[in-house]
Amino acid sequence: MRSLFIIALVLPLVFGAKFFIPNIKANWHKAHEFCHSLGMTILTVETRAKHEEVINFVKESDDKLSNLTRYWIGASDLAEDRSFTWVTNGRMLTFNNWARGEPNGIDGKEACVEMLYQKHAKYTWGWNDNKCSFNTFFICEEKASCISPF
Ligand SMILES: [Ca+2]
Repeated sequence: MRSLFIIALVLPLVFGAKFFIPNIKANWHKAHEFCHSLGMTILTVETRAKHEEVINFVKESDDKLSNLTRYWIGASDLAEDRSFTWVTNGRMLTFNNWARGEPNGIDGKEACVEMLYQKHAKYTWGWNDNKCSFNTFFICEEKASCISPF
């Protein structure tokens, strides 16, 4: 009975996620605002399964995919240096997919998280902390898919 309850809670999270990649580049703050203006949120990725789901979505929908593709996601350590949290719910990262050597917080100026795909390099959808002012594409999602049980 308990497992049925858990499945009922989790299934909508797995199958209900709807992602959207606006065809504009923005810095991390503007990306966050833009998703909000659409009635969505910037992407939160709290499980390996969701990360795989997002990658599949990007691969299927991305006409920008080239030698280097990068998307802002909704994590940063703006509130406390070296302590990354999700902007949508304030929670610490319990799952991550940092690329090798990341987050490296170069010059103490990298506080916002992107996921990168770069052919012939270390980035195969690994995560990187980058300067929040950097302009790139970003991933929004429906608000409901961010809600998960504690
Ligand atoms: Ca970095």
